[in-house]
Amino acid sequence: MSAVVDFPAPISENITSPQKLAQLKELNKKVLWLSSWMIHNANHVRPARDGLKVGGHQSSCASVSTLMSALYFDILGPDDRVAVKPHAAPIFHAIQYLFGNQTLEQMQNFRAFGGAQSYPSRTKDGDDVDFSTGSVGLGVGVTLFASLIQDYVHQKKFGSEELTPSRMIAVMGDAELDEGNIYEALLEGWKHDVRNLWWIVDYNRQSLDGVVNDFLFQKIKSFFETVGWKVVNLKYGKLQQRAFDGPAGAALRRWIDDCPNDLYSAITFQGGAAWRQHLSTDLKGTKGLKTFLESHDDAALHEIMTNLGGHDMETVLEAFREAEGDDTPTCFVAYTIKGHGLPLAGHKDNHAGLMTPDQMDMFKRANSVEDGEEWAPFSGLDTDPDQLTEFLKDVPFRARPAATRRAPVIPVAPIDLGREAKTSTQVTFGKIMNALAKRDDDLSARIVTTSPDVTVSTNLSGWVNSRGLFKRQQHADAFREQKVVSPIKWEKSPGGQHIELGIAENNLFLMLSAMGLSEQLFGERLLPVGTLYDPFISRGLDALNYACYQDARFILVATPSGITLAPEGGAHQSIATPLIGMAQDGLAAFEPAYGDELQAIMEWSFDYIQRDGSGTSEIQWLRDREGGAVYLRLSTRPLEQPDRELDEQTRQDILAGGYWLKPPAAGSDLAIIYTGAMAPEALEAWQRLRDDVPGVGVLAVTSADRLNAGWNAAQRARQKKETSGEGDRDRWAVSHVERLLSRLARQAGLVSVIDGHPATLAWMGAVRGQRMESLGVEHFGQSGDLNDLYAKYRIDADAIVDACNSVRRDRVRVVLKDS
Ligand SMILES: Cc1ncc(C[n+]2csc(CCOP(=O)(O)OP(=O)(O)O)c2C)c(N)n1
Ligand SMILES: [Mg+2]
Repeated sequence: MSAVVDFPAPISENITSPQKLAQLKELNKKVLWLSSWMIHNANHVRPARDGLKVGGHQSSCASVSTLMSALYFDILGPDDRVAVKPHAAPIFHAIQYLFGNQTLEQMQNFRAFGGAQSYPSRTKDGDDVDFSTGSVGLGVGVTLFASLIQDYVHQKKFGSEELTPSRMIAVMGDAELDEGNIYEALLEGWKHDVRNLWWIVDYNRQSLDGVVNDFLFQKIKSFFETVGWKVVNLKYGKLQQRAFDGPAGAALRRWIDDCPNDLYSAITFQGGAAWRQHLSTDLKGTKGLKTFLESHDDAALHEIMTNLGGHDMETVLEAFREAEGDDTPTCFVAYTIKGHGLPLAGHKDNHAGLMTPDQMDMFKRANSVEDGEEWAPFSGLDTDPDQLTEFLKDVPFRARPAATRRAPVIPVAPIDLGREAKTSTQVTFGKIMNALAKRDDDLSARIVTTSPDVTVSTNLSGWVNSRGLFKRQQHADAFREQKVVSPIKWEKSPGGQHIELGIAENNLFLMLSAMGLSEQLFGERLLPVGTLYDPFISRGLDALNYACYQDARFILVATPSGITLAPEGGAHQSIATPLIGMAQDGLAAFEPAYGDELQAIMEWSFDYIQRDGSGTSEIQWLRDREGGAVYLRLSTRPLEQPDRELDEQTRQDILAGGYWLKPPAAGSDLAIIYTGAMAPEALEAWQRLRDDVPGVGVLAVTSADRLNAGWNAAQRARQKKETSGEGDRDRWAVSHVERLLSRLARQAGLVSVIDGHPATLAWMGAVRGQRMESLGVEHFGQSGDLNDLYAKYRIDADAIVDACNSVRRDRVRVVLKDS
């Protein structure tokens, strides 16, 4: 191991009593056993049905068990929140099991249907996971944003109580530091002066494929210190520190420091005799070495040489305790060995390695666990089980608020918006936010907005002008003070309701995750609205997926979108996002054309993001009872607005995904289906076709996602012929899209058009088996005006008319053939 810059914290007075230390070590021993056993049980004991390997990560667990045990059994306060590195899920479940928060059945069903999840999951695990993890780096990043949101919530003083901040903690793998999102988050945290954050690096110097660079720890130190963090190295355990006090101590320490990571790992795997051989050769002639080696047998020597800081309960507790009381963000570099205490220890291929049944047998004996006692919480321990039970009762972590804690639902009063003759959805969005900013109700108080450096260009500036930017300390707007004229106020204060972000889109989605979990994490509901340019959703897509996987609630407003962003060119024109909106679970996607549609959708969205499964659902077959996050794909293209007051039915149809803008004649042969900014082209084609096909209709699709989801759900219900409380309801399930299309003739032709990938709407032809031709953008756009681009990519009125004629010809052929 290469030399450390930092020396570990000095050996201080034992701040933990020997009895408590012994109990913590015992619990840690049990946690390691249970985690190993639950993985072994899943792979070797539980009957396999499909021939697939089940997997699990015994070595990743072993590496972090002391750190986790120290946290959960001693250090964590009731409101501290932890992101546990994905591969340590069994350690987390084992700890919760000992607390009585995890069932035996779930432990036994680890990685099986209905059992404990492979990686900690907020939504699928039953033992109160704080942050889901799995895609490395994201769980780490989200703790930083959670800490910022904790500050936000505290400073807003929503409740009457004075709140004391808790720690947001990530227990992370060292390879997670390779993920760029970590550094994007660090920089953002620095800008916002993040506090109360601990990142504990399980520095086992191994990733999945191999051993990490010898000098990584130096880089970690400089990265973190650059952005104002404290870095604490936990390199040597107490046994090592004591050995360093002996006559050969200085040489021994130098040898450890100089030993390359891969060699250290290899000798660890080989064990005591190998340590002896290397030390005898390399330190030959060192005074006191002979005595040191002779006074320890192989097992004792191995124990000392592998007694790294991260495996030594006392060292870990000291380091954590010493960091308490200071809210400076702190990175602990805890030296560990992957597979510590297991026969897999140190082997470079141990990431997915599992103990064999023989090895497990030996491990069981070493843990004094009797056959049949594998799951017993305290079997084989030296401490009296009653004492441990008593100990566990008093652990501070136990006092955490119930996972089911809910905050009151914020009512959504209608948004007051004047009518415009011509406007775009992006402008309307700004106006809606402006109208909300002027209100003095709970809804506008709970809204929090954020944007990655596109606040102004996504039309949030009106809102920000009224509500201000959030910063923990008051910060005047220098331009305003200097009387430089600008329509945009940029004053920052604890009362502000917009959190400014740098350009990194990953940060936007992690921020939305944290904002959208505020209710569960901090007991205070926020209504987050985040804006970005639609094409850059792809930049942060994994983080968006991560936010949805955690069931974080927010409204994502993506604008501008598509080739309608004409002069801006192909690099900014999104194509695939409508499909992302459809395919992303937990995200209801809308793409309205008109201002009144957007208004209805936003009113609905503020309510939808608050739902939790307990209310009633007004629309069948969708997840409207459970709620979710919302994605609005908007446009800068000004459109003539329909002169109308939305009636209740149309409003409901807009929310269900579509309505007839121009109703077809009953049994009509042809319909044009459009989404969003393509409304004028659809209407122009409709005008042109009306003479030929008098009954032609125009179907406005406001949400291909919800139309499609409703159709799938209704089909499933019919397939399963479930009987519900309402008798045969499911047997006769009819989705909204089926109802809409039933106005047309069975053999009608459909033509769809969207400024996005045509597959977004193409499935509609399958709903009733109608002929369909779908227009949309499949290839990268380029600069141009709308006329040129719509013509080039064939989404203009000419293309729609061509497609209508083509589908009609085809339809006639089919009719003739059938007859
Ligand atoms: C984004 C992402 N890429 C790849 C993986 C696959 N993967 C799982 S663990 C791992 C290496 C983890 O190493 P480290 O973080 O050091 O964990 P530990 O050594 O503690 O197991 C990789 C590449 C993943 N889970 N997430
Ligand atoms: Mg590692």
